[in-house]
Amino acid sequence: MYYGQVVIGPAGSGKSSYCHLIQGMAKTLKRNILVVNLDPAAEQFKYECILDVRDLISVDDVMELTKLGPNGGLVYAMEYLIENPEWLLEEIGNLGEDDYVLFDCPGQLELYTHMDLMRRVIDSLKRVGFNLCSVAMVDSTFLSDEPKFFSGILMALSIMMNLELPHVTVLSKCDLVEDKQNLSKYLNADYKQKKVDFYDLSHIEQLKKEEEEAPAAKSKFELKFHNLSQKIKQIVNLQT
Ligand SMILES: Nc1nc2c(ncn2[C@@H]2O[C@H](COP(=O)(O)OP(=O)(O)OP(=O)(O)O)[C@@H](O)[C@H]2O)c(=O)[nH]1
Ligand SMILES: [Mg+2]
Repeated sequence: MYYGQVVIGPAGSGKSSYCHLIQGMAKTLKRNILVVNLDPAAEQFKYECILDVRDLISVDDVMELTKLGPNGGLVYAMEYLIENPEWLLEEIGNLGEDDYVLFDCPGQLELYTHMDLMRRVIDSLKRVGFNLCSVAMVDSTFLSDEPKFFSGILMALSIMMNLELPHVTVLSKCDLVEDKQNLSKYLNADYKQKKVDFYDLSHIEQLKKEEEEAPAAKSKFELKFHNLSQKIKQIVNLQT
């Protein structure tokens, strides 16, 4: 049995930096953490890589040969990887049982949310004995912009449902958040209760009251919109 993480998240969310930092931290602790680059469009990363999918196929080569664009090229490259699993699995088969592996994945979310390509890569890793969890990076500067934060969290939820792996959402780039007070609200959340008190929607009750007292005084859209936000908040907080 091998253990590892599939590191996923939107383009630029900090996946490769996370892999680099975790590998460095492990070295300090005298542990061996290996990193595999699974992004055929990767341009640069700082970690030491034991396996690089670009040695099998790169998006640049695909684009040149097939005249596909960058997104089509990435889908083509991932399909090629799935059709040639021995490349990945033979190398992986040489790992020591104590080795822990981070898989640095592409940032195009359609690979996780609309297509089953990453799911199929993960399934082949599971077949050779990998016990994996998903680590979804969400840029923490999203916290200061609630609609963006909702979209980031829903993206993580969608990845979690699609990959069906034990899942951790990591807030990246915390150093860039100006309002540290706001950040601590999320970091100190009551996770036992599975509740993070984000996006205060208590004013919905007030809106509803105003609507009851004077129908049509408030825009119906405003009320509906806040009700929708409330429901999304319940889903994210796993409230029933
Ligand atoms: N300030 C700050 N910058 C960060 C942090 N993590 C990543 N970055 C920067 O964000 C940019 C993108 O980081 P990457 O690690 O390449 O992100 P990625 O998710 O691998 O990006 P793609 O591979 O293109 O999808 C780089 O310029 C990093 O230096 C962080 O914690 N703080
Ligand atoms: Mg990267």
